[in-house]
Amino acid sequence: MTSLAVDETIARAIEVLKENDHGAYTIPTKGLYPFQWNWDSCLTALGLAHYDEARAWTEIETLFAHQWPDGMVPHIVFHVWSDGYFPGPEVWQTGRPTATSGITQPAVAGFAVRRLFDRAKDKKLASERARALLPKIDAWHRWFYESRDPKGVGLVAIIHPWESGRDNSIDWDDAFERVPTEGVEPYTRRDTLHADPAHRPTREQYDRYLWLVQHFRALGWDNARLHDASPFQIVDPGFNSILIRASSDLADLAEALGEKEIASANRARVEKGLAAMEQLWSEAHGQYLCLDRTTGKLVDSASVGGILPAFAAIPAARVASVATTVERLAGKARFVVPSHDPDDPRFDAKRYWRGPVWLVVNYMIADGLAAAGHGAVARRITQSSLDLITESGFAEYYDPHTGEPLGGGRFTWTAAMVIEFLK
Ligand code: 9YW
Repeated sequence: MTSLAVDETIARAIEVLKENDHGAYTIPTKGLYPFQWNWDSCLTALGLAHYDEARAWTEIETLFAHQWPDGMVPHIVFHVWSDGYFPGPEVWQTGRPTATSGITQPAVAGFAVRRLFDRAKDKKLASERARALLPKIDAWHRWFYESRDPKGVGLVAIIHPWESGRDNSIDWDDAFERVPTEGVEPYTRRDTLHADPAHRPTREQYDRYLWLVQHFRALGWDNARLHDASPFQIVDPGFNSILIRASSDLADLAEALGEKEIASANRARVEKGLAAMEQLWSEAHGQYLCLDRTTGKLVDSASVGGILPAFAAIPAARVASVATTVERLAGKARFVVPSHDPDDPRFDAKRYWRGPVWLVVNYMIADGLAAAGHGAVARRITQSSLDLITESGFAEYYDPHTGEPLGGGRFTWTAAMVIEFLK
């Protein structure tokens, strides 16, 4: 891109962020997602910081203002009423002062806050705001290992596909067979009004998503009980490596701010987590796989969740294999990184997390690969991401073969990642 094109693209991305800005938080996109989503906000803050550092800190602070007393940070905060999205607060019934969902999302906050802090032009502002967020993020990390790793193996399980952020990934198909659908209350989906139903999860998947919500609701959203009571317990390598990276970043930040206890608690989580990640490695696939905790077996599904661990400090040999896998995928799809291996017969180029490319995932993988010395592969991912927005605009996700824009349009975190790629 010429420097003029770069400036124009950044200006267009900032327009998207401003359009979706509700003052103290940003919605993912108008229509489809009218509330605050957890990992969207944390990654969006990185884009916001390029033109308004104080506003970037506020984005994350607003999310953490709705942290639960047990430490969990919910995946959605329903700040204002809207009937545009299902399931809304009347389904979740979590009883929070401001309505929230009852499950969580990938723990990118620790990573985002450290990055905001390191890059801050206003160091005084950054120290104050980071210092206040530090114990809250630490409490969230503690919550993860206490509630979602009850046996202390060093890896946490998700208990609902929505927690992974990769809602309808092929990774969950087998485990989902064990989630019943009997007794699901009648409902009307809203997502299919805003996006093509062929590009969204199926009705059957929605039934199971809702069965789990109703099941957890009947247990009073008591996190001391939910993990063991869930028929769906998956150890997702992507989810865990984001938590490990965030723990490492939080430890660095805590050290910089003289918070020794937070630093050492998070270092210990990183060390144990990285050692345990080895159980998820698949030599045959050249990437990590999910572990189904209820059966004790690895899930034979080569999704981008097993490539995302490049974002954490995995061993050099592992990251080299993951880089080779990305190169192999680049030989099969015009745009990388597809959310599933196109060689798998279950791959679907247009259906949400079963094939399409997502720029947030690209950003994290490229960041990790570049840090580990795989600059050429990282640049390939960045170039694909920029080609996609040049051809197809700031979409929610893209067909890896054609580049067709899919899902919601004018998407906040896509725009934020573009600013990150270009700055
Ligand atoms: C839903 C907001 C969210 C993301 C998730 C993505 C999707 C919401 O949108 O989930 O209702 O399915 O899968 O990662 O946070 O952008």
